[in-house]
This record gives sequence, structure tokens and C-alpha cells, in this order.
Amino acid sequence: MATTRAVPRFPDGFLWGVSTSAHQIEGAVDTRERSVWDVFTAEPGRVRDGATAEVACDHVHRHGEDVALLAGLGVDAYRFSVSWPRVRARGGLDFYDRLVDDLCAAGVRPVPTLFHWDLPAGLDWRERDTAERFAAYVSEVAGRLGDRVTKWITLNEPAEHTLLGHALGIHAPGLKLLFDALPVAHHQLLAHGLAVRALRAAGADDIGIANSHGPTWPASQDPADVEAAGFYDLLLNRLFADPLLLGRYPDGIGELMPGDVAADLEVISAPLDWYGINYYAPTRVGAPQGTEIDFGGIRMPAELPFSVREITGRPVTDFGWPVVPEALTEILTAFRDRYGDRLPPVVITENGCSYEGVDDPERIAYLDGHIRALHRALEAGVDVRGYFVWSLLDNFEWAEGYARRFGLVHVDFATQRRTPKASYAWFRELLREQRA
Ligand code: IFM
Repeated sequence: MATTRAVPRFPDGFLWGVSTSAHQIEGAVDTRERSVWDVFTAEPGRVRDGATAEVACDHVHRHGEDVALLAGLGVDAYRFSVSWPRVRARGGLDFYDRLVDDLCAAGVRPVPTLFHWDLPAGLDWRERDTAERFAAYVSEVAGRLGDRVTKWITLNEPAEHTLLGHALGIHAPGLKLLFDALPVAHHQLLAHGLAVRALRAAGADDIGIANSHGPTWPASQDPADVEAAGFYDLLLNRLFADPLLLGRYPDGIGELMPGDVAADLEVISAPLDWYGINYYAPTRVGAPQGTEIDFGGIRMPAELPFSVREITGRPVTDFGWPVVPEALTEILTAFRDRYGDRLPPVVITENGCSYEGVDDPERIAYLDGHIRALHRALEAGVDVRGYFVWSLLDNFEWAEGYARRFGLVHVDFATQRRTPKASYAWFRELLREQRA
């Protein structure tokens, strides 16, 4: 085992969990409608090795086994996502009804995310109407599950869905709109606000969103690098957080958004019970270099007003992402300083790393370092209430197909055999120690 000292004690009631998402694990494509990801995946060259999520972890048929793995791990909570295309299919909510029942019976709190990138095919976030349709779907889900689900997440990482899916064309729906993708951001934010309204109407009082954030480090103190890093920080750390927490867009952005932006901001900034942060790594950013850049499998076009630079001197995951635990403390204290009492309690809704192997000391070291960094943020006065590992299972890692393994549980995709990794045993022990 890669670590020796016990992880410091977190407060009583701190929520420990693991996360997954529907498209990445469910499979059973024949029992749901198609999503933009199914359409994208069918296009040659979009996903590594031509992989599809048609079977993925076959979770729809094997959720009993997966709930047993969760119970065996001893987590308080399980963050999964509800597939909007599945809910649109006949009997689609029945699956989530059973899953929630099974989780409750196993003593694991269900924490559904209502949108994790699998938009029904034919819908488009460039259309305002999609936000209204989303709210109607959320009402339907809350009506069916709200008697047992008490903690809700509206959207997962709208920044990545906008940037990777609509600005750079690396994820579904594969659009390369660059800055013309901004309405996609606005309509997701509006969808979030309308979803909060729908959930409140259904009696929910524990609602958050999962946004990805991380420190942005200028490549140097050269003003051009500092300016480029500031712009990247705006895209990653402020474009979604400012409207949600402050009720306004960063300077110069609101004018680029569609519709009655002032009225929409009222909806978007409805108070949240907590704020979810997905953290993986910091980003080092400099002035544009006039060439396309490969950033951990993401091709960044030359015309962007910044360029992502390598962070050297750090271990990297199989994805090439640098391992920098203290940057988790940094982003949390930066958020506390930036948003003050407008920032509700924080939950780390994702944190994890891709490594091969069932014996995975690197993952243990990664999680250990980040959980300690989280504790330092608590000591520094950040109100952190929970931590979810990404992910329970190895799964379909979007454009990387099955080539990146983030699970605490290894999945053999040929046989669907699940094998808990060393990190699963390590996390189980950590949870035991926290409760002793
Ligand atoms: O797998 C993804 C997840 O769907 C969203 N957050 C980042 C993870 C790792 O890339």
C-alpha cells in the first residue's frame, strides 16, 4: 500500500461516496432512445478504436452486483446519472425506480445527476427550448423518485459539454463553433435554474450542481501569458460559477448571450444548497502559440486566445494529467476567497485518475494525497461536506473509449467480470477508519 499515515479525521456527517454516469456504464442501448453520444460514436474516427457505449459495463442488467459492490465498499452515497433518453423510452423510469430501491435497501444514499452529457438525439442546446424540455423531464423524474431521493444534482460539467462538445468538436455533438458555442453555456445554465425550480416545486431541499474547476497557472509572468491564463480561468472557473453564485456573467460575456439575459440570470442564480466541484488537475496556460496543441488527447485549435502548456516535474496519470493534490486546496480556498458567503457548502463531486491494473498503488497515492489536500482546505475554513471518487467502475471514457480506466473496480469488458482493485480495499479501509 502506497501510504502509511492515517488520513486525518473528517467531521461527523461528512458524505463519502463514488460517482458514475449513465452513458458511461449502463449499456442496454436497445431499451432507451438514442442520445447525441450514440450519433457521434457512430461517426467514423470520433471515438478511439471505434468503441461504443452500447454495452459499456452492462450496468442496467448487472446493477444488483454493482449495488453490492457499493455496499461492500461502505460508501454513504452513490452519485449516478439519470439518462434522459432512457426516461423518454417506454418504462424508462422503472430502471431508476429499482436502482433507488436497491440502493436504499443497501443503506447507500442515491444522489442522481439529471444531465451528464447524454442529450436525447434531436435536441440541441443551441435552442432555448431544450432548457424548458429539460425542466419538464426533471419534474417527471422528481415525481417518480422524490419519495426516496433527497439529494439532487442538476447538471454535470456544463463547461466541458460546451467546450469539448460544441466549441472544439471533440465530444458529442461534435460541433466546432468556438466562441459561437456561448449560447450552449447559457441554455444549460437556464436549464439548471429551471430544474432547481422544478425540484423545489417537488419538495426538494438538497440541490447542487457539479462543475469542474481547477487552478489556472500562468506559464510565466509575461503579461501575455498572464492575460491568456486569466481568460482560461474565466472559461473554466467563472463562466458558470459567476452566474450561479453572483447572478451575473463576467464582464463582456452577458452581451454575447441570447435572450433576456437579465431575466434568465434571476432563474439561474436561484439559491443552491451546496456547490459541487469536480477536480482532477490544474492547468498551465500561456499566450497562443499559433499551432494546434494536443492536451491529454484534446486537440486545441491554433485560433484560441490561449495555449495549454505542460506541467513538468510531477507524476502524470495514464491520461497524461499531472498529479497535483495541493491544487485542490488551492482551488477551494480561491473559491472561498472569490465568492465569500455567496458560496454554499462545497461537495467534491468527482476526483480520481486513470491508471491500468488491479494492483494500483498510483491511484491509492492520488486519492490519499487529494483527500489530505481536502482536509487542509477544511482546516483553512472552507465548508466542505462531501467527497466522491470518480469512479466506481472502469467505464466508457467518452472519446477515449475504454482506453482510460478510472474505476476502483476493474471491469473486463469482454466478460463483464468485476474485480475490486487494491484502491477499492484502501478506500473501504479509509471509510472504516473515519467511522471508528
Ligand atoms: O469520465 C469523466 C466524467 O464523465 C466527467 N468528469 C471527468 C471524468 C474523467 O474524464
